[in-house]
Amino acid sequence: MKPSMVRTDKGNGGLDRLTLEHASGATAEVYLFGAHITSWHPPGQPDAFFVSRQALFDGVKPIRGGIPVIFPQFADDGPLPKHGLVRTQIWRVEQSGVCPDGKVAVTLALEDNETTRAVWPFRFRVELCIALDERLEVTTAVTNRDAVDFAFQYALHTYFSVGDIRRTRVFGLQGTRFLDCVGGNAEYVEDREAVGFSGETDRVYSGTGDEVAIRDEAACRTIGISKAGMPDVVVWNPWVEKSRRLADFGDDEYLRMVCVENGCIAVPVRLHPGQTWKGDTIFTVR
Ligand code: TA6
Repeated sequence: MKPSMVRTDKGNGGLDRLTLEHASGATAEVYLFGAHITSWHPPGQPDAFFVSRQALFDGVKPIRGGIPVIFPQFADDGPLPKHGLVRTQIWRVEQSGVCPDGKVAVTLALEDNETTRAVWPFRFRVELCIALDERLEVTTAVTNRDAVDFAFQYALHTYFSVGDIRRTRVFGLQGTRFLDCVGGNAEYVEDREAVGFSGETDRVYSGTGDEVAIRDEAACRTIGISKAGMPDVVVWNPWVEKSRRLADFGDDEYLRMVCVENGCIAVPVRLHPGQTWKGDTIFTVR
């Protein structure tokens, strides 16, 4: 058995990267650019996350795949750049190593700076703790360091790798309301136990249960998302036409990915000065 450890090197595009290796055989990779997790191999498994073969690692554009961290605005829900400010910022390593409980973990942090304050005039701190054993846990803490309240949206915009999107289903959304962003933002209630894919899909489900699962029939595996403090789930696949319009995404890659994103989207989180919000996500594969 190899010992658990964190390695530091230069990844794609020469960007700073941390690799977490757990004694179970699990590994995960995270770039300081965006605190962006780009890879997670559960023990003995192929990567559970999708990264486009056309993803840019130029330190400017967000990385297409893995887990972009979305804060303080989801999509085009407000006047800020799409999906907010932190997926293109360089985060700092606060802690890294093996925890007393045997997990291998890194904590990355980002505070407001000149660039963020130029478009969002608040003082904040976001902390992302990534802990790996047989499972992958991502814990977020957002603190208001300002003298006034602010409100924000937050999401882990996770791109999962699937064998075939046409044989992939998402469970755990039945009975929840969703905005259909492909169909002019009409609102519906999900009546299906399992959400399948046969065309472009872009939906914001609000107030879901805390257990969501992706059944990937082609790869014979189920990815579990267990969440706390993050009531909403976005399900996205660009399908044929939108894939062609995305410069950093292969035309056929929609077949091998699905985004199932958990966060606080429908009702922004409001923090008083000094307050901290926390959200937790545990990914499993079986
Ligand atoms: O979360 C779904 C979504 O908002 C889609 O509408 C889609 O455009 C996607 O995010 C990707 O956004 P990006 O800015 O990374 O190209």
